[in-house]
Amino acid sequence: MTTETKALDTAQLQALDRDHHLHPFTDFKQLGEEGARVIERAEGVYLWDRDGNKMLDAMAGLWCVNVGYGRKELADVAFQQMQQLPYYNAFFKTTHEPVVELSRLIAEVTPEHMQHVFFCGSGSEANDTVLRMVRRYWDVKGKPNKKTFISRVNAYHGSTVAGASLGGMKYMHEHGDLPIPGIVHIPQPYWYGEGGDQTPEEFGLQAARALEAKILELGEDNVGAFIAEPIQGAGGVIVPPDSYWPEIKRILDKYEILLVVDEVICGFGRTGEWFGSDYYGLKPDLMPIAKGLSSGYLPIGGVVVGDRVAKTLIDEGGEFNHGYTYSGHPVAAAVAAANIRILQNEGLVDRVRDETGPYLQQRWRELADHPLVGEVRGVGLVGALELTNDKAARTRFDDKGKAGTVCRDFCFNNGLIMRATGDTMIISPPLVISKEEIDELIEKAKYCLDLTAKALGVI
Ligand code: PXG
Repeated sequence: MTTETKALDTAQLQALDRDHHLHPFTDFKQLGEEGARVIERAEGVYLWDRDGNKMLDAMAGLWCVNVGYGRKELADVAFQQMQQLPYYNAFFKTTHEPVVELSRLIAEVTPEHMQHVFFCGSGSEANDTVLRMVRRYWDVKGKPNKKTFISRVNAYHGSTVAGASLGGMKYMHEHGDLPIPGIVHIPQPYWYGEGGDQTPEEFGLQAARALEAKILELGEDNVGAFIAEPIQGAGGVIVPPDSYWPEIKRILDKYEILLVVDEVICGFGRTGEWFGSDYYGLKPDLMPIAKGLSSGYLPIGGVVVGDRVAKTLIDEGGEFNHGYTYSGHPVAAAVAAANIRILQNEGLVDRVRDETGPYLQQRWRELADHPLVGEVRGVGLVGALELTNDKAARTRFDDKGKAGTVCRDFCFNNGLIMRATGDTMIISPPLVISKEEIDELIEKAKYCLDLTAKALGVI
């Protein structure tokens, strides 16, 4: 920011923003008319906008600020690394200490059979890497037909061409003629929205068996990998029924197909375990990571590679023709390593598992009594509320997304950042949130649900 820009008032900044800045996932014209909210600073779990309004950030930015805002030690690490070696690449048989240390730390915290990592700049780039790495693996194995990825409707795997194609968001596919060939989608395990008269357990089995049906339809010899988030995040915090993952595991054990577990949101403690794969007892071949890897302090992502793929690529693969200028960027790597050490030294993941996670889930479930709330779900420090106009019938408002938007706006205006995905309200607060701050989150959420119910004429 130039000194001149710093001196501008909020309205002037908003005008410049409108004139020059195209925002992600945004109706440019509409935002230009409304003016963007200008965020100025942050500390712990709180944000302040430029007009001095304080907000509890129950989304940890965009599911990423796991160690909370205001960590001076991360700023110091970046400052020091920038002076010593601000940039060098890892292409031409070179390396540097920060990327070595980060690779070692990642191998330490990820499941035992995962000892290697390929770096990139984001979760989307991680999934582009996944696409090329899986196909390369099968080429090297002499099975070049095993190209097809099976993913799920309403999955989120990023916004690049491969990421958005692997994702199952129809409204994203519509922009850019996606998905690209070789990617198919099966139904998601979303019982509240799609389970009909079945019990959650029956529905979970049915959703998992769609994988086997798809493998048989395509032929095992044509399928390279199944990709899934342990808990779908952007799709609305869809916690699968308990029957789902065991059945998926049973199916994957039967066929020679790689498992890609997208840990971009669940990774680094969100569920109370280091990875969603630990929470569900999964054995991934590849794990895309980003977000909590650096707690969002600098952009960095990666693909953690299990032994079966790593061994083949190392021993038999020759050169892998893939990489980014910023693969293993020294400053991002140093900050990510320091971030992982904070998670370790402060015992934040165990604290989510043993203390704050159970407390949040207990208090979050109190909201189930609210007339507007049809279902409450969550694990560790991630949660969702389904807004409904009829609790018993699980019906939704006709004007889809309106209730969610109304509720989200009330939250924003009352000092709480809670996201809406359609009519599903979602939270994913920093892992450092205290019990008192959880109480504040719940009180504010209750108050805003009341305001929403009144505004919609439900109470
Ligand atoms: N995988 C998953 C599971 C994600 O949640 C990505 C990959 C892509 O990461 P990058 O770093 O390229 O954004 C994500 C990102 C939302 C929202 O509205 C969620 C994400 C990104 C943007 C918005 O909830 N998740």
